[in-house]
Amino acid sequence: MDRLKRVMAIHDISGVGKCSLTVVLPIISAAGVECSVMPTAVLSTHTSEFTGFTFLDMTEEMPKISNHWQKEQIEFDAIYSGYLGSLEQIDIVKEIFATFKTPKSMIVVDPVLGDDGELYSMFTSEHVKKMAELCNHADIIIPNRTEAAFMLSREYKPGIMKRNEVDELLHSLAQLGSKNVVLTGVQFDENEMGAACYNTETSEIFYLLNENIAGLYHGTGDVFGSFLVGALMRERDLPEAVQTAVDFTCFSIRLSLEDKTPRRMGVRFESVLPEYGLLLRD
Ligand code: PXL
Repeated sequence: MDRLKRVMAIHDISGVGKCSLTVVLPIISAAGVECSVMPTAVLSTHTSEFTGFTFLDMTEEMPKISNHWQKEQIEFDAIYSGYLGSLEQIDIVKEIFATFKTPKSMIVVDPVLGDDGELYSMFTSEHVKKMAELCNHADIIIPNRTEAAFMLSREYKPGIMKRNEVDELLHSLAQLGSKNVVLTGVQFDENEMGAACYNTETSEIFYLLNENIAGLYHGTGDVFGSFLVGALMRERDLPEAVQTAVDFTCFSIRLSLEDKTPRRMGVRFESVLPEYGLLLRD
């Protein structure tokens, strides 16, 4: 039997609120893929709609963890970065990419910066600038529309878009230097919502949509990114992996609405994991 594919997940761990490593780990595992974790910070909760959260910065620990893994010759098929808790961490993550990248591995950067037109509370414009630079080192970036607007120094415009606006945004995001761009929060009418992906090598653009469930749902960027990375590691091509991630994120949101989960507690991704695992079965 071949060994499982292995992903290095570089995200924070927020104890309550279902985002970052508390969703990345179970979802990637459900895909049948090993998930190794490099925690960037330890928080009591995520930083949206909670006040008084605790925050332990792991910046100093990260190079030590990386050095140990290097010494142990641990190999990764993908590196998936998300919430980075300090500016210095962005430089450390660049070094981690350079150290562990192989010709076959895939680097996925979720430039976690904000949502709904606002930066998350811990971030500054310097963070935006450096995160945009990190995108230059990725094979795939997965910004939402808020992150796209901040990284391109544009005004954030929510709501329905025209196809040519989406295409222009994808082309502009590709200028940050990654080979593929996956933009989330894409909507052409009131009924549908999803993502668009652009491959700079083939120039192909795909729009992958599902039902639009109005509102803002915390942690959905990490749920989406994890479903995507899991599907990519199980050899799905980019458009198919994006459609899978859109569908399972949408199912998770629908279930949260049905059980009336308070939105700061995150979405009910647990209930869709068995079906996700079955879909990705060989
Ligand atoms: O889901 C993105 C995210 C990750 N990590 C922390 C956050 C957020 C969004 O609010 O606060 C700590």
